[in-house]
Amino acid sequence: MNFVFITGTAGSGKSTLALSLEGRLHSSEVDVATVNLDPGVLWLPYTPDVDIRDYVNYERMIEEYKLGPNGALVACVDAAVNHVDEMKGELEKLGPDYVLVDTPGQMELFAYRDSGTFIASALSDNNFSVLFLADSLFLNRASDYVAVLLLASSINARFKVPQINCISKVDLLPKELYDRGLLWISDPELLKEAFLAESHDLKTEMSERLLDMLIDIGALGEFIFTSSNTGEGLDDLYAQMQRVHTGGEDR
Ligand SMILES: Nc1nc2c(ncn2[C@@H]2O[C@H](COP(=O)(O)OP(=O)(O)OP(=O)(O)O)[C@@H](O)[C@H]2O)c(=O)[nH]1
Ligand SMILES: [Mg+2]
Repeated sequence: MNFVFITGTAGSGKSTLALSLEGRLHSSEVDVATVNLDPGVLWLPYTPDVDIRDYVNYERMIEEYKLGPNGALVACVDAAVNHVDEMKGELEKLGPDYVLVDTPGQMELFAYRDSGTFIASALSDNNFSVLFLADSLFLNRASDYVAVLLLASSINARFKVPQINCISKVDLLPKELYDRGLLWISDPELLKEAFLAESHDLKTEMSERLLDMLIDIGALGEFIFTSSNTGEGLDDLYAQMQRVHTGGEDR
């Protein structure tokens, strides 16, 4: 079982991508299971095969421990650590080729807490990659996109596993921003130029240096343009998943 943990900015389309990617894998006759790790979600676009809500109760966490909404989410994910073996058992019964894991909207909950990394390692026996999804809104300004690159790098530093970066909802991008975004991705110097043109003061200097460093070490990598609405980019995304997990074609 190859695990892909879908992380990303709040509302970027992680859960919707779990559905559209599941469909894309099915169309290649690849067995796929989905896991919901968001304890607080009320509605999901897909039907999860394994659901953290079967093991921890968000509402009860709030009532019993008098926690706020985020504190209760944290407590739920911490408590879920004790149920990893049961979730793993459910998945082993299904035995899919790929497991798509949808993570909570509050990215820090999963990505920056030890319980998140523990769940990822234990559930997958350390056979997992991270899919980082950022909303196409972040292509409106160079400084927004630079912030996304720093965020993607911080996720990479946290998990230290192969990472596939994607921009979501590209169907919403006007052509001009779409084309400019592709240029920024293929030529980081153009991105830097645009970033510095927005403003150039002491505050931008730190980001500029970080950006230079990322360019120098070749850490910017690729961002795949995707849309769950039109299916754009899902072939590329699946190809990357195969490269990461099987070194080529699945079958
Ligand atoms: N136009 C467009 N809308 C999308 C796309 N993907 C998701 N959306 C919409 O974006 C909104 C958020 O989608 P979700 O899949 O719930 O996003 P999420 O990242 O799981 O959200 P949280 O878990 O709350 O962080 C919904 O209204 C989706 O219908 C897309 O490719 N194109
Ligand atoms: Mg979601």
